Amino acid sequence: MVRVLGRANSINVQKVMWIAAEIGLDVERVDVGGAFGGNDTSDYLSKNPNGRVPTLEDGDFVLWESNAIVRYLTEKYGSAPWKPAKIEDTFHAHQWMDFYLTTMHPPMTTVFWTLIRTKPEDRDMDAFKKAEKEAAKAWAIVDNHLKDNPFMTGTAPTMGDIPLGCAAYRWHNLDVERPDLPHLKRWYDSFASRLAYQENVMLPLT
Ligand SMILES: N[C@@H](CCC(=O)N[C@@H](CS)C(=O)NCC(=O)O)C(=O)O
Repeated sequence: MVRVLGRANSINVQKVMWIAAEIGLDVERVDVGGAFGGNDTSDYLSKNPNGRVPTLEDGDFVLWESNAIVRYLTEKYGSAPWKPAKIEDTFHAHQWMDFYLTTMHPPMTTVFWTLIRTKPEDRDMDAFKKAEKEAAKAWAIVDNHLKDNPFMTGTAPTMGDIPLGCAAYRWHNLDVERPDLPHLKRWYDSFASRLAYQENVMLPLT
């Protein structure tokens, strides 16, 4: 049995649980991190020295870093369309997964933490406004790509949609100034109608 150590409200855990559900992989998830703790024990740190969630256990094989886990599960257990058939599509999927990490995740983290995890009186609204603007700029890049592409990589969803797809739920459900990005909205709505996304990503924002 494949096990995922990590709390359900973590976006990085959600990436893993969403792809697992899409490829029909049965996964046991164990609550670790946040209010559950357990990620600072020597046992946990021996598996994941970063002390972060998620960590994947597949028999004796242990892996951390959520994008790496998404890639591993897709490669080992997935099939088309989530696992792209062509090498060019595979690397376009990697490209968008890396774009999420380097360009989208930092401002989205500031936006999310300000609105959800920081008391109103403690919020740094200058940092929030800057991050909101940066995130909107990154989402405009995604929208422009989706103008001519049904998904991030071609005509069907692939692992390349997973990280940005998880963040899109937050972007559309946080109290932010969202520019009108119709292609992004169409793409997000297509996920919102999928059971795997509803059950693993569309969770209360906490
Ligand atoms: N780059 C890592 C980041 C992992 C990360 O920062 N996880 C957060 C939750 S989203 C965490 O472990 N926070 C501490 C905690 O939950 O106690 C990944 O993608 O897996």
